[in-house]
Amino acid sequence: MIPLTFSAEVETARANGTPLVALESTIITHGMPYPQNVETARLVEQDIRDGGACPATIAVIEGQLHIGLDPAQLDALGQARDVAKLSRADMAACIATGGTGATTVAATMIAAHLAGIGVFATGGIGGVHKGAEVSFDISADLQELARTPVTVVAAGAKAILDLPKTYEVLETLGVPVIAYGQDSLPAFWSRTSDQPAPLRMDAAADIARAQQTRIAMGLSGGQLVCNPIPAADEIPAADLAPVIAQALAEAEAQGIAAKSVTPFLLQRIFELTEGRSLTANIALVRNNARLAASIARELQAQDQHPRL
Ligand code: PSU
Ligand code: MN
Repeated sequence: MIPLTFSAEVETARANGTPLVALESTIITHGMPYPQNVETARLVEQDIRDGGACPATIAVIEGQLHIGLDPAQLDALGQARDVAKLSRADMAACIATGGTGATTVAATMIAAHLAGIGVFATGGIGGVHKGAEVSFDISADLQELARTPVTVVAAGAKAILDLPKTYEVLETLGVPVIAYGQDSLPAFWSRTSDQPAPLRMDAAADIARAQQTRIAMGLSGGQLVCNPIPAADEIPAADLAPVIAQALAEAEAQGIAAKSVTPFLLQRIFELTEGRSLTANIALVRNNARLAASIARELQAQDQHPRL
């Protein structure tokens, strides 16, 4: 038996047939400082409610896989120290040993699928790190997109990564990469990049229909929807390039490796941009939550009136 624990809000949504949107918790514990992390998590949840869906923030707390956190749990997680960062490899071990951990994109996809949730909003997925030809540091998020049937709404892969290699791997793995409303892929803090998007869609209904079609065809895996940050909130790529280069050089000099790389880089970029990267990160996650709510509504409407 899979030990899923639904929050009261999620339980009610399931009973009423309200569409659900999954949210990850690593962005709370490892992606943003307190208290902005908890404030952002609350705003994102409210954006989903305002969009006619129910938020389900996912985390492992004392061996229980929670689908939806109540406000006290969210606040406690946001302040907790030494919380594990869980992916496919260690999620079951954490549950089995009664541990507490935040779910990354990969782990959140697994939990969402177990809970019957088809769409999930985050900031940016993990991917192929710069220098991966030596370090082999490639996020488990990419494999998960190839295996688990959940549509993930992100602002692209995080710009600290090697974006061309990340999208090459996604192509190899057969993951649909869909830019929302534009022809180029967004680059997290920046709206555009010089990478053309493999697919473009302009409507949530099309994104939902494409996921349903994959499932009907027996194709495993989900979809990555790359939603550009709102224009008012973006940081031009040229402004960020030297900051990213400096953060990467410091990570290298300090021997930061494995799971610590992404949190270290995000924290240093936050400091080096004097908070501007965090403001942009908050804006893009909220924007992704709004699109995910529309996709959740479409998935549910299409379930009720199947075309396939
Ligand atoms: N999006 C953000 N901030 C984050 C993350 C996503 O805006 O901190 C997290 C996600 O949980 C993602 C993880 O799965 O970063 C990637 O970590 P890694 O590169 O170690 O796989
Ligand atoms: Mn990694």
